[in-house]
Amino acid sequence: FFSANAQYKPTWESIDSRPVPAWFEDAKFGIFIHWGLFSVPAFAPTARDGVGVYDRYAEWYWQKVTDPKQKTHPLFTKFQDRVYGKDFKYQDFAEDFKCELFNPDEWADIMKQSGAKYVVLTSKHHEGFTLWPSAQSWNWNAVDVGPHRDLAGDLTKAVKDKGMRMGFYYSLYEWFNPLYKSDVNAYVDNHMIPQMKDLVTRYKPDVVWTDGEWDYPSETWKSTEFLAWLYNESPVKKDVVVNDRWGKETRSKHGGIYTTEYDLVHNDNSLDTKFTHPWEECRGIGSSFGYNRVENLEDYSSSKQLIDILVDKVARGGNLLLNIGPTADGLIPVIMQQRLHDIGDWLAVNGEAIYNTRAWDKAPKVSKDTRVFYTKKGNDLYAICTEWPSQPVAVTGAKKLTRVSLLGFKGTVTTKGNAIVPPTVTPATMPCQHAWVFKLEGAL
Ligand code: FUL
Repeated sequence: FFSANAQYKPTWESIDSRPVPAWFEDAKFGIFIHWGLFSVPAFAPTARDGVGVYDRYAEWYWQKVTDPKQKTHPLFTKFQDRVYGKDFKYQDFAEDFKCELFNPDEWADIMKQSGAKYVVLTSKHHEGFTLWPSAQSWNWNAVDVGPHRDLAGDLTKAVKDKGMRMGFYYSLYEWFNPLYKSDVNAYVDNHMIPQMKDLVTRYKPDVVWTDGEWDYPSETWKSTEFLAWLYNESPVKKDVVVNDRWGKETRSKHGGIYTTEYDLVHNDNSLDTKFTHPWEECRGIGSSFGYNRVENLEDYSSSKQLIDILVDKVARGGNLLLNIGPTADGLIPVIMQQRLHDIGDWLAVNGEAIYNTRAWDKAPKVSKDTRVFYTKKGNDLYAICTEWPSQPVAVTGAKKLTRVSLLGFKGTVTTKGNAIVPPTVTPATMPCQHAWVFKLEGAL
């Protein structure tokens, strides 16, 4: 029942008319966390096996090991049979999902130091196992089995205590839920919608990041009804941000922010497209979301690559939701910690050019060869150089350059016409390691 004077009606026209809360576009950088029973086997093929992007996702383990139609099925089965034996069931992984070293405050410290402003945790991935004590997921949640702990609740508290925003990933579909397979409408009414409302009222998340929507149109999922409730009545109606994964027809069309994934999914995510709608790229530090023990160093992006990705997305008006895959014992792999640490060090010097900025509409088109990216805030423009410029950097489309500085550098920066002359730096005066930001005050 929807009252006639409710602000939002359960139609896409009405739902889409709600502006994305500004905090999201100001935040720019968030941490995605994929954690669940798939973190126990923590296995998927990698680039070395010559498989594509989606085939490297370790969180798909159960589906890949079960479905003979999957291209990588033989690789998963071979691993499963060798390591766990033929009689082993996926459900048996629950026992080994102990999270015995999980320290939510330490996780929150690591994420806070990285400069991330928000966190999005898998409350339930496609396997259907919930990280909170969901009544609908009886005996298939982290309190009833496995760690016997409200992982979602404990992390939410730690993240919010550190002043970051907290959100949840939630998969609409569940691969092997008998109710989903036999009667999707009953599943939606008696399982999915109650779970989502429970999650929202219990933990008051700032982000509801749905996924697994592709089997059915949004009508089947009752997405607009849920969103009308979320926007009109829920405790987070003011600040909550949602994405575009609400039904097979909704990506890049309906909901809140548009999503890309390893630069895929978003139909228009060609490098030269200027996005006019708030959007967010998600990807792992390696090539999987769930932890994959088989990944080597070459599967991981370097800190420089990750900083360049952040700069590229922000300069094109997007956010970066960078994923970490914790282990079944509850730790963030050290290599991932190291990458987050470097990003945090970089943002500590250069965050001014990232947070609260917007894309500059007069920036030259971004291409694969772009080494100077632009963001703006008020009348100020930021030129972010992903390589140290060996030549003056010509800025076209701005006012005459007057006050120019290099973030984190104490010396002066001169100009020649409308070009920035890179100052002479020494190892001791170099402000940071990876990308350098010239602030052009009053250039707009
Ligand atoms: C995809 C899922 O299927 C992946 O496992 C992952 O969660 C990614 C963020 O979204 O569509």
